[in-house]
Amino acid sequence: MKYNFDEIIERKGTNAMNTDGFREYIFKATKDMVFPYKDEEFIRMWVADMEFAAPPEVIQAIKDRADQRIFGYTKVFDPNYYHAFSNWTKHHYDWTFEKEHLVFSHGIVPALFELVGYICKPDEKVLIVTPSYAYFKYAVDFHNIELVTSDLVNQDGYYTMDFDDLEAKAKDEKVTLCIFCNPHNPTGRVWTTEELKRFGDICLENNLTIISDEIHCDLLRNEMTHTPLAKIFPETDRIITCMSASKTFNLAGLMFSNIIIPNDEIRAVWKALHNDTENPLSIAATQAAYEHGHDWLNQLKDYLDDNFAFTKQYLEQHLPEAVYRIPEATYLAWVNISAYLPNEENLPLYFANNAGVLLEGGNMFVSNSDGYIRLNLACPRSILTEGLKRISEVLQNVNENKACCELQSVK
Ligand code: LCS
Repeated sequence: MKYNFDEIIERKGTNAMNTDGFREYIFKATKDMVFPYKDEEFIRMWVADMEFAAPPEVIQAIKDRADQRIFGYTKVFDPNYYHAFSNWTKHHYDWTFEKEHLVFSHGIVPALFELVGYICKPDEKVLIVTPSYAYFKYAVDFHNIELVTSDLVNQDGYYTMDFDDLEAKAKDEKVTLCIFCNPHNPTGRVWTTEELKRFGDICLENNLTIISDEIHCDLLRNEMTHTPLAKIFPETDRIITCMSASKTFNLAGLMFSNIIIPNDEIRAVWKALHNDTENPLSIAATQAAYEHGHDWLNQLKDYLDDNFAFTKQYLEQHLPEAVYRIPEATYLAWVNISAYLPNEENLPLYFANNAGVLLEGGNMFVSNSDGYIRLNLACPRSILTEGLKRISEVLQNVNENKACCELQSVK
């Protein structure tokens, strides 16, 4: 079956964050905030969900479950869920895990909030690398725990970990947990096995627990492969792996994720304190995605690869001073535009006001991200083209105005 990723689907009226939540999320504003564009005129390239329909096989599974008509309290009892998910991890990453280690959460973000509280004592600290998905910080802040950051090293848009710095920070006895993003949002790095080994060795030798957030692990460019961090360290029980079908199949609103906790003590605390009932539609959808989603995902990845190649070509032609590499993973382009706009500019506000594009700016990724914009490329090519056109035109104008001012001051 050929799936259609060119279709434009109206999301207005569906309570979508993407269409209706941007004032609050990006601008911390109320619905009264006004822009020179009507809401429906914006090109939306911000929150990390997709403009594509979920696989029809998944939608059918939701309908089939709905046809059973009773939606009472539900948990995952059927072993077929474990089989579907562990077959998926075996097939895609040549890795599996014990059934008893698998627990569920209404999203990976809620799991992070809980796990930080279960793992850390009040005077302990949590390590992350930056730039970072901001909820890693929020989960730590929520517990009034100190956050320690290690900046990634950026060479022409290619990010690597600063292992000496990480090691120095991990050696602090108060640092007991690291929240790690594999593959990495927002830089799109797929860490190599050598990088994962070195990173894991540093953390484990210094007695840190690691939460490896692998939510983006299915959304890799075609030539890349994902390695779960836990696969490299089969002998430890200190790595918690978070995975879900939500990014992969555009099911974030169903709020169902897999949390693999091999450590008996942490899992016992989780089981004692976690509200462990689930949404029956979400279980049905997720199981169907793992059982029947392979072809859809392959076609999605081809479409995304083309969107990234198209973006590269477009930016090279129209914004040659932007620093952009096709990311190894995610559907998010991370573009340095500091050659065009001063770092102090509020970039999301600038593009919303001047280009009619909703995007996320470096200011939203904790630190070490000045001058960057993040563009969500999981949209039909026609929307992407319009978004890139608007962004390029507005930045070209900035440059022309700059050149014009310089010329006038010379005169
Ligand atoms: N972890 C990472 C690394 C993410 O990028 C996201 C979503 C989540 C967790 C959310 O997990 P959930 O609670 O939905 O299971 N990332 C988003 C982003 O970068 N912008 O919008 C959402």
